Amino acid sequence: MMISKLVMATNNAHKLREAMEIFGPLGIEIISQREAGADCSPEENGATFDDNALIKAEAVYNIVRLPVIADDSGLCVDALQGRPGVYSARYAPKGEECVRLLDEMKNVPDEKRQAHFACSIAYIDSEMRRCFNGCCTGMIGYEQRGKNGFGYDPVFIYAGRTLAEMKAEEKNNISHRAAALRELYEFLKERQGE
Ligand code: ITT
Repeated sequence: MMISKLVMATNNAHKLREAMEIFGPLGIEIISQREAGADCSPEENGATFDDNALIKAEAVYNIVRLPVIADDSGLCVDALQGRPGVYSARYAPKGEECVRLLDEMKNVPDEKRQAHFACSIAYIDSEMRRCFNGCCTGMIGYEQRGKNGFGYDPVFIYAGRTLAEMKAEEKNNISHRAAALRELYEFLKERQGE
């Protein structure tokens, strides 16, 4: 039978909402780690998105023993040699990440402003543990635009608009998180058919 419920190992309400919006219509309910009774935030000391996603998923799985997903994600900027990358959440105080990034990028010309969002979704159940990856490529703008989304969305331009100018549904069509969650969904669907 297809899995119908997943616990999401995250303390980020925006990630939780996006995962619900993406998986809800596919018939998979996402419940938060808090709702599942797992109050933890393990140290994310891995070197890669996959490592950190697995650290978070494992910590919650060990408490709830139900199928768990965790998201580790971040913004990788070409002109900054991939920074902030796995340090995206710690790059600046919450709410100031865009300001700091725009400042670091102030002398970078148009043609060198490429960046991508990367996402690793770790999945753990009693039989397996595995990561699924997604990516979204765009450019860093020169100012913040839009009020939707979170984190670096107001400065990340995809096809002419920032992710913060998009409706949730539009972002969820093209985002790194959506791509990784779709990979997981395809995997679960195939496994169920075996
Ligand atoms: P959890 O670890 O509890 O899931 P977190 O916010 O600390 O929450 P990460 O360690 O994975 O998550 O850090 C990811 C950071 O990367 C996040 O805080 C944002 O600053 C940025 N980020 C990731 N996905 C993003 C998105 O879709 N839009 C904007 N910024 C994003």
